[in-house]
Amino acid sequence: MFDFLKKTIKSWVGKTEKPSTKSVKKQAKKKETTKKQTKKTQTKQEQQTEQEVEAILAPTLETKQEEEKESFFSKLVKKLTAAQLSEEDFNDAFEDLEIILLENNTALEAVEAIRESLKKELVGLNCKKQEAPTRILEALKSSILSILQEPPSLLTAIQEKKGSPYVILFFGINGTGKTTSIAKVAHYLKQNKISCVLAAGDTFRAASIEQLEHHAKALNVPCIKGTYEADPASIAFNAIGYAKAHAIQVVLIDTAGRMYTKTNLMKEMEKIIRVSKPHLKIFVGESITGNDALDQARTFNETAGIDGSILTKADIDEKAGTILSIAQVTNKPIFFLGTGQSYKDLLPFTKKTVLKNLGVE
Ligand SMILES: Nc1nc2c(ncn2[C@@H]2O[C@H](COP(=O)(O)OP(=O)(O)O)[C@@H](O)[C@H]2O)c(=O)[nH]1
Ligand SMILES: [Mg+2]
Repeated sequence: MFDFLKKTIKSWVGKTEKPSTKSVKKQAKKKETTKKQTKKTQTKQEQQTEQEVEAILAPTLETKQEEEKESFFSKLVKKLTAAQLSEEDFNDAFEDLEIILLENNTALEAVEAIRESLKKELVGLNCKKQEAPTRILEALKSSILSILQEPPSLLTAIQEKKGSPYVILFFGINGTGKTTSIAKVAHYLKQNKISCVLAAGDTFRAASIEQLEHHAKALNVPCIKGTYEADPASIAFNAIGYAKAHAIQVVLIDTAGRMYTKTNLMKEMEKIIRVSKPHLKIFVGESITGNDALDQARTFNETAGIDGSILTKADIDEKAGTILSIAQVTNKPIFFLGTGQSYKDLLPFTKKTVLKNLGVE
């Protein structure tokens, strides 16, 4: 997760690390002695030519060094320590980070949010050379944290819910990993000694009921189903009834992968929500599809009102900008990341895990 940012930070810090003064002096001394030694063996004529050549080459060498692209980090370190950082200098330096973020699937809105937050912390700042790297990394850290919502503890919310089951509804488009994520959540709950029942609310797609039943068997949890084409709202209703009758703590409702553009499917969704009154509506999206996932999250949030997301397939691609973008656009927490195909591949997503992954904690 966020490997691109971690790598970027590492490269920044590595590049600005100056060699110790000791080694610089040592190198300079070495150069000086070799120069003296060569000079001894050179004739006056040769020395003159050498000086002329150096004079011609010098400006070219200087421009070459200037042309080497400076990073957001090194530019800022330089400016921050020279004077108060101006907005212009900040914008100039930010371009480098902006490209890195965009290249890694971060949506423009999220890039802008990071820019604004960083700008607030850094413009007008003037600090000592040794402090600059930490100040910049701290600012970056808080700008990323500012677009992420800390998810409430799911386990606590479930444990505190007494009397009736805690209902979680999952939705998203086909193939994003809803059914797999439900099985992973069931496994996670079981590990935390919380009982659950699965509701096979995808009565639309061939083999979807069997797929959920297969997981239920493997996890040894009950699964409530109907026939294909049955009303998913009634299946959700039956599953909640079953949970009440058997003192089961959580109901996990699977739904058909609906296109967020299809009005009737969205209407059906509204009915499931009305009937099951979920405590948590989870959008399941792929963390790898960039703008598509972002559009889905935005539309589902506007039409159904999501309480948070599970972003799957984080193991496939390290371009984790989609995660930042969905968090920013929905302004809702990300509860878990799916990180593989087995039940244990579900990573609780907290601000702390993000910082650990960035290596700037
Ligand atoms: N690599 C990887 N594959 C996943 C993950 N989550 C789901 N999948 C795979 O994505 C495919 C579609 O998943 P499924 O749960 O059927 O999606 P649904 O149509 O939304 O219910 C399956 O092949 C899953 O094994 C994940 O986190 N990582
Ligand atoms: Mg499914």
